[in-house]
Amino acid sequence: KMGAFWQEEVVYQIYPRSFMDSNGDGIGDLRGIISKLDYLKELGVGIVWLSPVYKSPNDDNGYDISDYQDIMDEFGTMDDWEELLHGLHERGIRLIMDLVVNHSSDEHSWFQESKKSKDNPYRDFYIWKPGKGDGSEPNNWVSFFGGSAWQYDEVTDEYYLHLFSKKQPDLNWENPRLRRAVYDMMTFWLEKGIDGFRMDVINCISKAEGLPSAGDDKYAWGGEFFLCGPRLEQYLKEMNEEVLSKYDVMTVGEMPGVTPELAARYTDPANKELNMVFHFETMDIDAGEGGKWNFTKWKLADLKAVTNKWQYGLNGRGWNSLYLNNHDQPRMVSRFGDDTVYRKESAKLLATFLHTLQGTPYIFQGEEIGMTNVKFDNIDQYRDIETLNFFKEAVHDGGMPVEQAMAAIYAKSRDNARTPMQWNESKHAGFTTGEPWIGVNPNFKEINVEDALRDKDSIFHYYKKLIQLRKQHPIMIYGDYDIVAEEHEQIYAYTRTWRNEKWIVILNFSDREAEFTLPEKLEEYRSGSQLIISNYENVTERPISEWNLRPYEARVYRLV
Ligand code: TEU
Ligand code: CA
Repeated sequence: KMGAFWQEEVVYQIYPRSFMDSNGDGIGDLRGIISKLDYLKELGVGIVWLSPVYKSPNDDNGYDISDYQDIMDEFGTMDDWEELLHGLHERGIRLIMDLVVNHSSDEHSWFQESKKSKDNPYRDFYIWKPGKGDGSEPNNWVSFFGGSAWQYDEVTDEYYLHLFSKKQPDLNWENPRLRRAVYDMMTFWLEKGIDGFRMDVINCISKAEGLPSAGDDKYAWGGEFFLCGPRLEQYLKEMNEEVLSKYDVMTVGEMPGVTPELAARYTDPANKELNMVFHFETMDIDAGEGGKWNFTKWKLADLKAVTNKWQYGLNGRGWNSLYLNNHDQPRMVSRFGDDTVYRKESAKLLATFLHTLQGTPYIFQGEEIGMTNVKFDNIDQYRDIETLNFFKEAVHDGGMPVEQAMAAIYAKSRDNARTPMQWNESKHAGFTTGEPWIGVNPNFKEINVEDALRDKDSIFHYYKKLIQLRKQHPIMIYGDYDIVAEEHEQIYAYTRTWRNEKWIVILNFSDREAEFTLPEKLEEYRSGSQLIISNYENVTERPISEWNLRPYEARVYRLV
C-alpha cells in the first residue's frame, strides 16, 4: 500500500431510488441494494457512494432532507441501513454517504421553526432578507433550477434564499450554531462506522458579504458571489478540525465552477480540507451559450485541453476524481461515445480513459454494462425537477417548440441517468415487480446485468479487468500523466510514468480507422511493447512504431 485507500480503490455510485426495489412499490430501496452486494463484490469496487437515503419529501429525490438522522420511508429503516453497512464491510467494501448541507428541505424542523418568526432561535439557520422597496427579491440571482433564487414568505414578510428548488432553503453557514449542528450530525454517521462523505455543492456554502446582485438585469446567474466563496476554506478547515480529522475517512467535495488552482488548494493534504473534488469542466465541453440545454457537439481537442489542465494541475499537489457521468449527467456512452453501432467498443474505450488517468475513478450504476440515454415519448414520463422546470420555462413561458425542448431533454436530462438499473430481460428489467417510479429504458432486453455476466466479452468484464489491473499496477494510480501527439484529430494518447516504468494509452475517439505513429520523444521505445489491455480481440504485439486503430479502439502498452 502506497497511499490512502481512497487513492487505490474504485468508487461505485448507487442512486438508491433506481437501483433495486425489494418490496414491489416501484421504488428502489436499501434491502434491494443488500440483495446485490455480491454483484458489487464481483465487479471489484472498493467503495460505495450512496446518494441520499435520509428522510425527504423527494422534491429533488432525496437532495432535500427533512431529517438528517433518519432513513427515508420509501427506502426502509435504520436497521436496514445498518445491515447494508455491515454487508458492505464484511465484503471489504467501504461506504461513503452523501452530505447535503448547503441546504435542507423546507420540511426540516429547523426551517419549520425558522419561518415562524423573525426572533425564532432557528431564524438564522437560514438566509432571510426583506425584499427591495419595489416588491422585487433581495437580489437578482437565479436558481440552478430556473427562476428566482428567492421565495417570499408572507408570515414574516421576508424572502429566503434557495439556490436550488424553493423546497431547498439554503442553510446559513455564517451561523456557528448551524455549523455545530452539521458537525454533530456528521459525527452521528461517522460513529456508526461510515468511511466518509461525498459533499453536495459544498463550495456554495459561503456567500459573498451582502449578497450583491449580479449586474443590472432583473435576473442573472450569481455564481461569482456563491461559488468558492470567501469563507469556504475557513469552514472546510473547521469541519476537518472538528470532525473529519478524528476518523480514517475520505471526502470528495462536489464543486460546480471550481478550477484546478482552487482544487489544488482544497485537496492539498497540508491544508487539511478535502481529499478530492468533483469539477464540472469536462461536463461543460458540450454546453453552448447559456448553459447545458443549448448543447453543442463536444470536440476531442477540448477534452484533451480540460484533461491536461486537471492532470498537470493536480499532479503532486492534490488528487483528481475521475468521472464522465453520475445521477445528474446524461449517460457517458451516449454523450462521449457511440450508443448505436460501437456501443460496446466505445463504452470500453471511455472506461479505459477514466481508469488510466491519474486519480480515483468513479463508476455510476449501469455505466459498467453500457446503459444508454433514454427517449421518452413525452414530458409526462419525466420526473426530474430540473427537467420539468426547463420544459415549463422553455415551452410554456418561452414558446420554444416542443420538439426542440425534447431534443435538449434527450441530450441532457438528469433522468437519462435515473431510469432503473437493468438487471435482466424480465418485466421492468427485474428492477421491480410493481410499477417503476420512472420508466425502464426499452433497450433493457439487449442491455442488462444477466447478459453482461454471461458474456465474457461484455463491458462488465472489461471494467472488472481494469479494476483488477489497478490492484496489480501502482503505475495506474500514481504514474505521472503526459499527453503525446496532442494535435491528432482522432486519437487521444498519453503516457503514465512511475519510477522506471512507462505505459502508453492510445484511444481512437472516432468511428473511423486512425493511424498512430509513436512520437519522436518516445523513439527509444520503438523496439518493444507489452500489451496490457485492449478493447478489441486479436491485437498483435507488433513492435511499437505505427498502427491502424479500428473505430473506438483502445490499447494500453507497457513501453519496454
Ligand atoms: O448537484 C449540484 C449541481 O450543480 C447539479 O444540480 C448540476 O448543476 C445540474 O444538475 C446539472 O444538470 C447536486 C446534486 O448532485 C444534485 O442531484 C442536486 O439536485 C443538487 O446538488 C441540489 O442538492
Ligand atoms: Ca421499494
